Formats: sequence, C-alpha cells, structure tokens
Amino acid sequence: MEYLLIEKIDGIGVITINRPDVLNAMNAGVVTELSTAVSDFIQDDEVGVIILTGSGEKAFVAGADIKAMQQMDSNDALDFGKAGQEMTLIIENSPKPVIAAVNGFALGGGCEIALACHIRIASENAVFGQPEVLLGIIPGWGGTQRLPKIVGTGIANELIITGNHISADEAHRIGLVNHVVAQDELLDSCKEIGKIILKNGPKAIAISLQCIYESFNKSIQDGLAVEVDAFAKLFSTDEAKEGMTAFVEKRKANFRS
Ligand code: CO8
Repeated sequence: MEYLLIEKIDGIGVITINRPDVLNAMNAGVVTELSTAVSDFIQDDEVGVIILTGSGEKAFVAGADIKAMQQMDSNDALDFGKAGQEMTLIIENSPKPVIAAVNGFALGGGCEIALACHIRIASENAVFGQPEVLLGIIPGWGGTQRLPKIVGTGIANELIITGNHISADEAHRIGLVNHVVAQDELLDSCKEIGKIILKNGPKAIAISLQCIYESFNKSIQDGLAVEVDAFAKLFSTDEAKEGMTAFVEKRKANFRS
C-alpha cells in the first residue's frame, strides 16, 4: 500500500492513513486503498476489531485532497464522491467493529470517515468540522446523512452550514465522540476497548451492529421485528451455546479458539 500503514496485533487490525505532509488528505488512491484494507481485515480470521487512525500528531484526516478536487469537473466529482461513499459503507457495514482513533484534525471527508466508524475516540487536540461550504461545496461522503443521525438535525445543520470547527470536548458534549483521552493514550485506549469487544461472541457483535444500522429508519415495530428475528436465530449458533453454558458452568466463555 502506498498511502496506508497496516498492522495486526493480538486480534486487532490497525490502519494508519499516511500522508502527513498534507495532513492525511484523501485523494482517489487513498480512498481505493482504504476500501481494500478494511475489506481485507473483514476477510481476515485473525482480526476481530479494526482501528482507523492518521499518521503524525496533527491530523486524523484533514479532508478530501483539495488540490486534487480543484482539477475535477462534475463527472470526476461524481466518481470521487461515489468511491468515497462506497468506502464509508464498507466501514459502516463491517461485521467487525471499526474504531476511529481521531488524533487531530477530522475535517470534511475526515469527519465523514469517523462518522462511518462504529465508535469514535478522540485525543484532546482533535478538531472536528464539515468546512465544505467554505470551499463552495457540500459534504459528499455521508456528512449530510450520518451527522444528523448522530448529533441531531439542529446541531448538524449548524456545523454544516457554518463550517465551524469544534474541539474534542465540544464533540464529546454533543455525542459525536465516545471518549476524549490524552494523545499519547489514544491508541492504547482504542486497543483496550478492542480487547473487551474481542472477548465477546463475534456473531453476536456483528448481528448487534446489523440490527442497529438496519433499523435506524424503520418504525419501532419493524425494528423490533428485525431484532427479535436475529435474537432467535442466534440461539442455533455454537456461540450462544458456549456463552450461556459458560455462564451456567461459572467459567469464561471461549468464543474465538
Ligand atoms: N487537501 C489538500 N491539502 C491539504 C488539506 C486538504 N484537505 N488540508 C491540509 N493540506 C495541506 C496544506 O495545503 C499544507 O500543504 P503545504 O505545506 O504544501 O502548503 C499542509 O497540508 C499543512 O497544512 P496547513 O499549512 O494549512 O496547516 P495549518 O495547521 O495551518 O492548518 C488546517 C490546518 C486547518 C487543517 C488547514 O490545513 C485546512 O483548513 N485544511 C483544509 C480542511 C478542509 O477544508 N477540509 C475539507 C475538504 S473538502 C472534503 O473533505 C469533501 C469530502 C467529500 C468529497 C466528495 C467528493 C466529491
């Protein structure tokens, strides 16, 4: 990979977007590589949790590459927009939880990548924003869709039409990030959460995420129907037998051996 660093440690796959000279801005090559890297970890039996971060201490991702976009016409922008949206869907639909370790600027497309992740942890110096309107464009990788679902329409409206940056603490206050930690503890904090997740049943994790995302826009009745169907199906898995038997036998469940 030209733009990514890839690492596997104890069941956790770490993807680092590595263009520090341009604050990890995303050109078409980075989009393709990130889609491939997440897909590869989804297929990899040795990986149960994925962490996504940026290289250096300044940026997670400062957005789509503005110098590359400056050269684009509407057709190019459609292709670039669709490729980026597909990348966010690969992340969001991953059956293995994807944790965003936001280590600095998460602006524009960078914020949108974080929005597609299942859990967002920020370092104290992280900065979030959707500043596309300052460039005369709008978010194109899901910002208008996912941000209101996470923080509510009023706050999303303000962030998107002012283009204002917000601090990690403000992002935490509005529910955009789960936790804020010191920068030098960021990756370890994400790994700690990953280790907790790895103790749990992989099918139960995947199906939980599927129920949450599939039901988001359904009525409560339709959402409950999706949930109860998935709940019942899990009872025929070895995983559910092992989990409940382990509890009854007063031992720890072993899901991944
Ligand atoms: N694209 C390209 N280069 C960038 C980007 C970017 N998004 N962000 C920073 N860089 C480059 C700078 O040009 C600079 O390069 P150089 O040293 O060659 O001049 C280098 O990174 C360092 O940046 P700064 O000197 O500007 O660093 P500062 O600390 O002064 O400022 C900021 C940091 C505030 C992050 C500032 O760089 C900035 O505002 N960057 C742009 C942020 C932005 O607007 N992001 C949104 C982009 S639009 C987008 O993401 C749309 C996503 C959907 C795409 C849909 C496709 C159709």
